[in-house]
Amino acid sequence: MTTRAGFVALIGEPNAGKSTLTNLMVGAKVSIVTHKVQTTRARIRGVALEGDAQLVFVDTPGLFKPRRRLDRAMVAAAWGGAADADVVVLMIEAHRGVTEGVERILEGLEEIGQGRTIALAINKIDKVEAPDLLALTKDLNERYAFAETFMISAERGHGVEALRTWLANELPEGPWLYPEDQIADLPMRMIAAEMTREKLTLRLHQELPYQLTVETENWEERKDGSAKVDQVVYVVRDGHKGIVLGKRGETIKAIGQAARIELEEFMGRKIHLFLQVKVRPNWLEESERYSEMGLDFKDGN
Ligand SMILES: Nc1nc2c(ncn2[C@@H]2O[C@H](COP(=O)(O)OP(=O)(O)OP(=O)(O)O)[C@@H](O)[C@H]2O)c(=O)[nH]1
Ligand SMILES: [Mg+2]
Repeated sequence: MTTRAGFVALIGEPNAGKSTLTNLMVGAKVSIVTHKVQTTRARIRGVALEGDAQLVFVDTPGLFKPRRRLDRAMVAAAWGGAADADVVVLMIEAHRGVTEGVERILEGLEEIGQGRTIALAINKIDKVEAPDLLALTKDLNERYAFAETFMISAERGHGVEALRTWLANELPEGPWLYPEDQIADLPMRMIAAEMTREKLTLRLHQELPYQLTVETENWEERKDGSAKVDQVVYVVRDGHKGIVLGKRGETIKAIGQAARIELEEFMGRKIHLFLQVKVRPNWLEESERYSEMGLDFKDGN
């Protein structure tokens, strides 16, 4: 029996649905999803099986015009993910079409696409009519020579089987890269921190989600099978701390509860989650924060 295995990088503008598709392919939530842009900050690998093939999906941060150091490190991580992959899937939002951001990505593909298979996945087809979709497909294929085009809805699962089957056949022959039962390769403390960051992002508004980070400081296994998890939320200002805590600590309590429930579901056991909010005005310029996120500090310059 010949097996196949390789890396499939999902790239695209923020909000394109990369993390949604990763989770769908893996069959478990390995990457956080929100309706807001720039949710994913680092490369998240999720493993899926298709026949004799092991597909390692690499979810990447959205590609956009970076302003801050963190933005630059995120964009570098996304392009790096594409450069390391066997196959790259560019995800486009059907209803937004060829934006300026998409044009910039297509330019970037000229370089990364050398000697590498690049496919196009037009996502969120549930939001458009068929004729518009065909026009968009034609337009994009005139701009770049994609190996194949897929029309999908990552949220509803439409068209995803065809994409998975095609990807499996594109991967090189070789032994599997991860044990059969492994679905992600992020350490548990990072997955847990991401879950909390997702709940923070969903509940907080405007710039705040972009100016905080979450780290798991301590993970203690208990004799009764549960675990005690201590996390820190770093914010840049006193005012932010007040907002995150909320009146009588109600906001942080609700966030902690939502994160704990998800973590317990993922782990299949009881978790005691403790959140602490700390003001750290300079965290966006600290290399340690980047390594905790799985980002390269120097990429952010
Ligand atoms: N209608 C519709 N919404 C979708 C679809 N796929 C994803 N979404 C939604 O689009 C939003 C963004 O999804 P994500 O998976 O977080 O997007 P992303 O590309 O990972 O975004 P970043 O991490 O910010 O780069 C979420 O609200 C998803 O529920 C789809 O097929 N149809
Ligand atoms: Mg994402």
